[in-house]
Amino acid sequence: MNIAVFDSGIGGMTVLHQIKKLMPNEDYLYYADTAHLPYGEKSKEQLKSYIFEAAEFLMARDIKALVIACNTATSAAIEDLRKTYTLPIIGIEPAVKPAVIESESEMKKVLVMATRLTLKEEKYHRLVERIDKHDIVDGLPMPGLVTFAEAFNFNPDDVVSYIKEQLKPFDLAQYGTVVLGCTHFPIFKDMIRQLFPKETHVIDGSMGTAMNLKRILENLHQVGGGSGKVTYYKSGVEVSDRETLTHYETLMNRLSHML
Ligand code: DGN
Repeated sequence: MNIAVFDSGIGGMTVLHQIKKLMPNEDYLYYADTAHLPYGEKSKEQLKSYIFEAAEFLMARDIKALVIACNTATSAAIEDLRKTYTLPIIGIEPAVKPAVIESESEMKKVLVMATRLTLKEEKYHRLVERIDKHDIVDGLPMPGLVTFAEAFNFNPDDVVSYIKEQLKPFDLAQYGTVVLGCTHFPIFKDMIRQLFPKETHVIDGSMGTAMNLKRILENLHQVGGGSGKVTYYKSGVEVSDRETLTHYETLMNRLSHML
């Protein structure tokens, strides 16, 4: 049986990478809903219908767990998905809690980078309200990073100047922790990190999601049985063209050197 990993595009590969590291003896189905990208700029209702379409497709394919490797999709649909399907569904959320604990003790602030929809959603506001007692959390949408990633443009000249522009209104020395609250953003972790003071932590929730998944499958005695194979899909169609597969494999390889 497979573990399905879902995102609007290639961002979820940052999560797939961590999961594969923890659970190498599994087979994976990676589903990128590229026909409906970017998720961050759509309405919650629109997203739900895309996400359910993808979930239906994956549920018909011998899977033992579904990982929503997308913060935006998690905030828009995870509760409804769990009400609809009985198998384990694991999501990802901006890692606000560890960031606040760490930054509070250092008298610093937290900057959460995510999609516009994630930052707008009630789920995120509830999370921040519960944890951020001293009003130290700021949010920043970075839609351009999703565009660069999906175009496989990792050229620092383009990406860094975009990030710098977005960070202009912020006093970077104030931030003890930057939370990468969109799974596309860790692809650019080094470029983001170099713009902040050396002591600023840059974190994301991918390892937490991978550990959650492992714990759940262990409790169900459903670990193992695969060989690390990944089958890729784009909006319901298996990816078989050499060029796209090479892009995906190159990215997975690049992530294994940097995350
Ligand atoms: N990778 C997704 C996330 O974690 O929110 C969303 C990217 C997008 O489609 N805008």
